[in-house]
Amino acid sequence: MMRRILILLLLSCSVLSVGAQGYVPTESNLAARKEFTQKRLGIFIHWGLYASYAQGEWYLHLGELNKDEYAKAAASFNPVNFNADEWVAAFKDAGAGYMTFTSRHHDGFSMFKTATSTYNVVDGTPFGRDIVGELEKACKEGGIRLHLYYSVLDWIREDYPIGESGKKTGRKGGQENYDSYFRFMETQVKELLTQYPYTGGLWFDGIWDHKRDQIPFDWRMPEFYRYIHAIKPDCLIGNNHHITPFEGEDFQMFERDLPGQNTAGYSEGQEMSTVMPVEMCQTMNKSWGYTVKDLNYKSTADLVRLLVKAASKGCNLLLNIGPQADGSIPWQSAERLKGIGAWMRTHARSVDGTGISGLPEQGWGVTTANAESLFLHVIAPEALPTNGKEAILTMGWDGPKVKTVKVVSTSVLLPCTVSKDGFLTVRIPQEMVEEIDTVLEVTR
Ligand code: H79
Repeated sequence: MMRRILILLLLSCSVLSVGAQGYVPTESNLAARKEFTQKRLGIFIHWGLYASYAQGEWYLHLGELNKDEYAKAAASFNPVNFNADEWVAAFKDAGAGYMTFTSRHHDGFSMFKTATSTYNVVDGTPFGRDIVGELEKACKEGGIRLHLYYSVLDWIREDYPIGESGKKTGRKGGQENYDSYFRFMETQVKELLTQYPYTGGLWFDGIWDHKRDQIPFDWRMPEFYRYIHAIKPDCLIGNNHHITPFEGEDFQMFERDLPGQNTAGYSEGQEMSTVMPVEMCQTMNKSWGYTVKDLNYKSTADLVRLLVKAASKGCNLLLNIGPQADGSIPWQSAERLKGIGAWMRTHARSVDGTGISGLPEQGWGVTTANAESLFLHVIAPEALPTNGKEAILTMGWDGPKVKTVKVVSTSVLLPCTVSKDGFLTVRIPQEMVEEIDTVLEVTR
């Protein structure tokens, strides 16, 4: 354990020292960061050649497949039901402000037109259409921002220095050359940012592939980030390395956990940033890429509550969907998007454009706040005492005088009192307690 911490420390020190001149985000970058926090919901899409196998995006590694056999799926990749406009419409309807799409995952297949190899959706499949290009156009027209996921780890290239995963894909070996691989990544991200200029951010993943190396691996990320920001200064860079943000990054991310938690084991020692936007990603079921046997979906109510909890911590929720090989969204995910959208239509302003209220988490739920209002989210009504007719919400209160308390979904005003010893009490008629989240707006 100590050795692992030491390696992580060394890694972050070496990474920081390379960028010693200090990254100063431009005004346009700061504006993009601000925009990024105004909508709390993003939709993560894991879709690539792996959808053909319906076994998740790690199938090449987990199935111990040979890369050339796996690649044969490209010859029949023909997602006739893919429609970028329909996806964007569904995400907007759910209340999302952006989507993050896997331009290239660890399996090395590019979902965009690239000059680096024909192993891409345009040149290597009968489909022949530029998926990232179509999504960028649809996002731009629909007014939702596009972020692109990009794996820095690669399971098929000979020049990628093999780490902990993808060891059995049938590479010849002996040709590892990070310099060459790094230049390849530079070429691809340049393609992404110039071919699809509406791209607002890059979401990197895979650094942990070298996390247990005896000698810390130098990913040269500060150099990579400088290269990206030189092309597009307002590109928001985030990296799923599971440790404290590096120099040159613009937002911080947490995988499968709220900031401050570590139930999934990816956030050990990662403090939440107080200076940059924060995002957490989570799956609707258990898988990222479409997995035929995974029907273990979270309920719509739980997904909305997760969004609300994230917002209460000043954090975005990047909620994942794994589309099927034919390009359609699994009906279970589509149904949840609709449910979230129905809730967002009446409650979006209690999460979007809000931040940390400063009040502690309560037994009954959480709070969010914007400049005008405080929102009480009752997501665990069973924790409220009741007199049979009303659920009685009480919380410590040393804030300003309360003007009104209103149920957000119906605009019904509720009576409330603030006691001399500093407790706010709101009586919620039992029939007004909502299943997902009873949101009360407090004006002060
Ligand atoms: O894209 C999705 C996943 O494919 C990818 N990130 C999300 C967003 C991901 N998969 N696993 N992880 C991230 C976490 C890393 C798992 C590891 Fe390991 C387990 C790293 C170290 C132990 C695999 C096994 C790599 C080394 C050993």
